[in-house]
Amino acid sequence: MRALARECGFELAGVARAEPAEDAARYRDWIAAGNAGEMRYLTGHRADVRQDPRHLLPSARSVVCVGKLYQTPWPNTTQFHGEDRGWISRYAWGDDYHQVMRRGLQQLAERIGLREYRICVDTAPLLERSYARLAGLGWIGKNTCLINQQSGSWFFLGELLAPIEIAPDSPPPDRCGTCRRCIDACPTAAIVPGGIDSRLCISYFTIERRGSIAEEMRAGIGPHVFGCDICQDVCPWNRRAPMTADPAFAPRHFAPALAEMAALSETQFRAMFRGTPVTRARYSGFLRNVAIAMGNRGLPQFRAPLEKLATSEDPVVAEHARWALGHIGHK
Ligand code: B12
Ligand code: SF4
Ligand code: SF4
Repeated sequence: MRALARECGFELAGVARAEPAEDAARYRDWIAAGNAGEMRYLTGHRADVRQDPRHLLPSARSVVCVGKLYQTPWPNTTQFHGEDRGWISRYAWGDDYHQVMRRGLQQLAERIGLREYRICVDTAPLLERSYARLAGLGWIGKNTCLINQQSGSWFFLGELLAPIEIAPDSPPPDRCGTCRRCIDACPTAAIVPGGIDSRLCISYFTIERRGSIAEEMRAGIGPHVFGCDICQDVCPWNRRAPMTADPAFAPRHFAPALAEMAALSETQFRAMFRGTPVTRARYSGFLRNVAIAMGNRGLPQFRAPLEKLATSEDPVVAEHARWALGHIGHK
C-alpha cells in the first residue's frame, strides 16, 4: 500500500480500521467548549457524522491515510522581516492542495482496483488527524498538528475509505516530551489545554472568519494576511523537514507587498490567487486582513493606501482601514 501510495505522489501512507476513533470524545469536548468559533460546518449534525467513517461510506472497512509534503526551501515566518510585506502561510503558496490530493487519491483507488470508495480531503466530516495517527503517520503534537518523526508536520492529509480489509498500522509514540515551544511562541495564546481555541487563532481569523474581527484581537494578528505557521515554524521536528518534490507547491506568492495588495481590484485579486487556497478568504476578507497587517506594521507609507481603503463600499474593509489609520506612525 505504501509503495502504491508513493507512486501516486504520497510520501506517507498507512491504514486504520474504519471504526469510531478512540479519541472522538476530544472532539465533542472541543466543540462543547466553544473552540470551533463560528465554523458551523464543524458543529451540529456534522459533528455527529465525524464520530464514525461508516457514516460517509457504510461499506468502509479500512481508512487508507496518506500524507503529502508541501515544504519548500523558502523562509519561515520567524526568519523573514520585510516590514512593508504581509505574510501568507506556507500551505497556501502554491496550488490548492484539495485538488492535488484528490487527483493522487483517485489514482491510488484505481491502482488498488477499488470500484466503491470515498475520497476525503479536509472538507469531509472525518477526524483526519485521529485516523492518520492510528494509521501510524505521526503523533498529535501540542500544537495539534500531526508530526512525523522524519518528515515534521509540513504535510497535508487525505484519506481513501475502502470496503476492503487491510492490516492496520499502529500509532507512533508522542515525541513532544517536555517541549512547549509552540505554546510559548503563539502570539495570541491560542494553544489551550483542549487543543486550539479557534476564537484566538490567527489562522481562523484570517481564513475562516467572515466579517469584522474584534479590535482587541487585531494586534496579535501581526503581518499575517492568510493563515499562520508560527507554531510549526518553531517546532524542532520541522528543522530538518524534507522538501516536496511536487512542482504544484512551488511558491507563487508568499510575502506580497501590502500596498500592492491594498490596491488590488476584485478581478485582480481573483487572477492573482486563482487556483491557490487564498481565494477562501474572499476579496473582502483579504482586504480586511491587509488593512490589519498595515495597521500592525504602522509604516507612514501605508497612510495613502489605507485612506483609499477607508472609502471602500464594503463596510468591513472601510472600518478595518479606519482602525489601521489610527495605528500609522505609532511604531
Ligand atoms: C477546522 C480546522 C482548522 C481550524 C481549527 C484547528 C484545530 N487545531 O482544530 C483552524 C482554522 C484554526 C485551522 C488551522 C490550521 N489548519 Co486546519 N483543519 C481543520 C479541519 C477542517 C478540522 C480539524 C478539527 O476537526 N478540529 C477539531 C479538533 C478537536 O480536532 P483535531 O485537532 O483534529 O483533534 C483530533 C485528534 O487530533 C485527537 N487529538 C487531539 N489532540 C490529541 C492529543 C493526543 C495525545 C491524542 C491521542 C489525540 C489527540 O482528538 C481530536 C479528535 O477528537 C482539518 C481537516 C479535517 N477534516 O480534520 C484541517 C487540518 C487539521 N488543518 C490543517 C492545516 C495545514 C492547518 C494550518 C497549518 C493552516 C495554516 N497554516 O494556517 C493551521 C494549523 C493550526 C493548528 N495549530 O492546528 C491540516 C493539518 C495537517 C497536519 N500535518 O496536521 C488538516 C488535517 C487539513 C488537511 N487535510 O491537510 N484548521
Ligand atoms: S496557527 Fe498561529 S495563532 Fe494559531 S495556534 Fe498556531 S501559532 Fe497560534
Ligand atoms: S514545538 Fe515542541 S511541544 Fe510543540 S508540537 Fe513541536 S515538539 Fe511538540
